[in-house]
Amino acid sequence: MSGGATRTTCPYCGVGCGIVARPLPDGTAEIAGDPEHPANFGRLCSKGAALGETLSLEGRLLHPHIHSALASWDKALDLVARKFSDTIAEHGPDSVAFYLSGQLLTEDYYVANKLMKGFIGSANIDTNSRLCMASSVAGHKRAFGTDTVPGTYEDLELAELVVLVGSNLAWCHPVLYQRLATARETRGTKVVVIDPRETATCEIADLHLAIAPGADVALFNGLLAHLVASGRLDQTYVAQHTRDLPAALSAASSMDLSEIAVATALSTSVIADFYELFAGTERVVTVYSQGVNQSSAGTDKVNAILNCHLATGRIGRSGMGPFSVTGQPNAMGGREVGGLANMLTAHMELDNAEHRRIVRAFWNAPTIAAKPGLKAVDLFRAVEDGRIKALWIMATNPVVSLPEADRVRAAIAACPFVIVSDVNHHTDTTALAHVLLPAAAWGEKDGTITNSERRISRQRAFLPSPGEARPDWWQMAEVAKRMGFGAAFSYTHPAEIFAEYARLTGIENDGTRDLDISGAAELSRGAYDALVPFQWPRRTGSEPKETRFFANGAFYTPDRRARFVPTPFRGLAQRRTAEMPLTLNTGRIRDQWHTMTRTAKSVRLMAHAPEPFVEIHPVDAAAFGIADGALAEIENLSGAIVCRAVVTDRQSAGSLFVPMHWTSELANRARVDTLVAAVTDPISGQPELKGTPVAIKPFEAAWQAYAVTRRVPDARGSAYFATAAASHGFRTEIALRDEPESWDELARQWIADGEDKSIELLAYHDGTAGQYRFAAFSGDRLVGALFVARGTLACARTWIAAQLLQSVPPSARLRLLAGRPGGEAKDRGPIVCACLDVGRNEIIEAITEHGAATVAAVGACVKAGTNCGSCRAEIKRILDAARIPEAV
Ligand SMILES: Nc1nc2c(c(=O)[nH]1)N[C@H]1C(S)=C(S)[C@@H](COP(=O)(O)OP(=O)(O)OC[C@H]3O[C@@H](n4cnc5c(=O)[nH]c(N)nc54)[C@H](O)[C@@H]3O)O[C@H]1N2
Ligand SMILES: Nc1nc2c(c(=O)[nH]1)N[C@H]1C(S)=C(S)[C@@H](COP(=O)(O)OP(=O)(O)OC[C@H]3O[C@@H](n4cnc5c(=O)[nH]c(N)nc54)[C@H](O)[C@@H]3O)O[C@H]1N2
Ligand code: SF4
Ligand SMILES: [Mo]
Repeated sequence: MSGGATRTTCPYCGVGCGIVARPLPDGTAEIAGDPEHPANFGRLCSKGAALGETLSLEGRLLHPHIHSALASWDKALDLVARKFSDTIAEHGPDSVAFYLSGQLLTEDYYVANKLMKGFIGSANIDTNSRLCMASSVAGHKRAFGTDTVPGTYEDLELAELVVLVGSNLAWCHPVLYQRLATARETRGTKVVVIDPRETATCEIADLHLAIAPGADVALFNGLLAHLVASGRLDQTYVAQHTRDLPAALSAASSMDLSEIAVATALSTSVIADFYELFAGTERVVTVYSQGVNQSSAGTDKVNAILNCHLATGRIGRSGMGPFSVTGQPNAMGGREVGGLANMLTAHMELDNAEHRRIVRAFWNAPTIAAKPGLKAVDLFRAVEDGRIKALWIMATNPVVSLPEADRVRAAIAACPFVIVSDVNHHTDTTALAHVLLPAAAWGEKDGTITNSERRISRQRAFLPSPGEARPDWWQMAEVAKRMGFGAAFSYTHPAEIFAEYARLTGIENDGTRDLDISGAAELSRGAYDALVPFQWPRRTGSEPKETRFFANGAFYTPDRRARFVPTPFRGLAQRRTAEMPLTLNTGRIRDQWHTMTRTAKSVRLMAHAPEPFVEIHPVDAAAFGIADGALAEIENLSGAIVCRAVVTDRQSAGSLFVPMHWTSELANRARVDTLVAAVTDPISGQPELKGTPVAIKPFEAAWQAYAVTRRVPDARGSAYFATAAASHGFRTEIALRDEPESWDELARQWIADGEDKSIELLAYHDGTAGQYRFAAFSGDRLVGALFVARGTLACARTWIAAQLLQSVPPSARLRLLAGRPGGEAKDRGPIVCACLDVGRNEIIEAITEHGAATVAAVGACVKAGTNCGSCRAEIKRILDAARIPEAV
């Protein structure tokens, strides 16, 4: 590539978009979509496009630490190896564990898995994929005999009907969503969304089934029965390539349409419409994600969907098939190398003696794990009760992302030896580490990832590693060497690891395993560096071969037939009660990635939703006294969180939605997983992250404050606190229960750097109205502002945040204290289009003053929605609201 540009892949979602990165002198990089990458053909979403803004070294972990003190790599690695060896010698191999991540590269994962299963001899290696893809893996294995996604992205474009089950594709797989939306515009593809909430994805839905949480099995069981009853079976396919349909059908037929309607909270007519649409359309793709997987019946949900595709033979042919979309960039790669407690490696099985023999011989390993290890939730239970005595956490933040998160935090805190490898110094999990190891971040590390359609692409370094940061595979290999396994871990470059892994996929395979990329086993270092994206079952980039699975059967069961799996319906594991009358649903928002350790660095990305929030239906809001924009407390026996209420009828009555993202770093009481129950699917071990009973009530805090500061204000001890990056600093929402003795003192402390007398503090008080406003200046520059109100606090937040470090002449200072722009200046309002940085008020102006009447016209006027398109649903809502005359 020219001009210092590097082709690489996005580190966020499982779409796996190709990126062209050009480093800039200031340490950031210019980021563009790679026009040649077959996942995105040049497109990027808001998060991918903002990657350049997340590369700063602020907050990075740059050196190893032991007990919070700087240490050399040698010392840290020696200590880790010694502690692991000693613990194993004393308590056996199952007394140690690795907890890893679908964000590791295939090479990192392969080395960790090899060390644990072949050299330590335990299978206590699990990952956050247990919270993410485990039910899909288990469902695939039950039906297909192997963990295979049969289709390709192109199928979404070739389908006549795309059914999205528990997937908010518009926000979570935005580029795939764009591909679907474009196909729909040109070909009239029908789209059905099955989700309790009306999500942004519903913008392109012909039919939205606002299903009751947890009821998907009932719906798909009914569909299977309908397909059979209406004569839509593909008799030949069923006869030649499957077995056990009668058993599945009998389980599926136990509920009639009216019972299904009750279970799903859908009308019989809407269900019938969906069944007929599915039955009558040949080219159907069913895309599913966490609304399916993260369930105590997740594996059954997957199989209920697979049953319908097997029954109609709609699998592995162009434009049809079940399609589990992966969440993390390398969730699929992790599954391939076997980085879960119940797998071996390269799609070989722990409980298969032949497979164990093959792998052990190939690794020349002293041992091989013979039984499954502990799955994530159980693994942390074993940490809690002392069975696990040494734990290595890598590229994941379990104190935030695991259910019963406070229990997890306590368990890790009590564990005798904890190592955390991360790119950031301060996370909720790094705070508990005895040894902290600095990892090379995206842009600095090299390796491969596999996306949702089984496409293997290179991630390439284009920046030097800062400080002493080193790749995750290197850290694992160094510890392995120090544990005495040097010969098997003498890698000097990820290319060697990839070649070894590729070779293993072909060993004694002969078509018995779907995953065979052994054509890439002889790649030279140069060829590895130049590797173009390729999709298995192709063995390398070059061979023209079918890219889908199972059109002609050939499943990976002993008789090569797929299995229909009976899926008797059961609902959510925990039901609502009088004390806990609402179901807590959790998930993602458009511009944040998981625990926000990277996306929260970008001002643009924070501007869409700068605070943790809860969405609640107007009926529930009225019943529980929750006002739109007020703070609400959500609680159950596990804990309580506080966030901002958004009252909206996009939310179904009876349930709440809270984003999974907020951490203790960014807010003082918003880790939603402290409430989420750790109830798991009995087969996959995946927790039910979207259906915990809770109660909600108004959060009584009379005083609301908004601060704009250069450093995060020291206000975490307040009743409520949530901070977000702003240009040149931070914007922070604070609530206090009681009036402080002196607002002036508090203001000086929060916004004027305490005792720094060179900072001039301007104040406005109206004690009777309960209004206090402060602006702090250094010379003529605004260095801080604080707005306080008793009750509701109204001020132009985005505009105020934009004034930080700007020069404000004395004549404009009163205007600033008023909290509203004057004259030509405008408050842009919350940012709606993150890609092109367009605020809500700018969109309203395009509508009301420039006559924009459609989403496209708004785009033509102010550009909003013209890049990735994830904000179009929101623009549509602003348009709809603007058309309704103001209520009188
Ligand atoms: N912006 C953004 N994108 C991401 C991520 C991110 O953090 N931010 N993370 C990535 C990762 S790792 C993952 S796993 C994916 C997840 O991608 P998605 O699965 O699309 O995301 P979620 O928001 O977790 O959940 C999807 C939907 O499931 C619905 N749901 C809840 N309960 C039920 C139910 O019982 N039945 C049905 N049918 N639906 C239900 C929720 O209302 C929600 O809208 O996103 C990936 N992409
Ligand atoms: N309630 C609820 N909980 C959920 C979910 C939900 O929908 N609802 N979703 C679940 C799902 S699907 C997922 S995937 C998980 C995600 O949850 P986590 O995996 O906990 O979230 P991340 O923020 O992605 O954590 C990644 C960590 O690795 C660090 N990191 C980034 N790059 C690197 C690297 O190259 N090397 C190393 N060593 N570290 C790195 C980051 O700074 C961060 O601390 O959350 C799960 N939890
Ligand atoms: S769609 Fe996913 S992979 Fe593509 S740019 Fe966005 S976050 Fe990255
Ligand atoms: Mo995920």
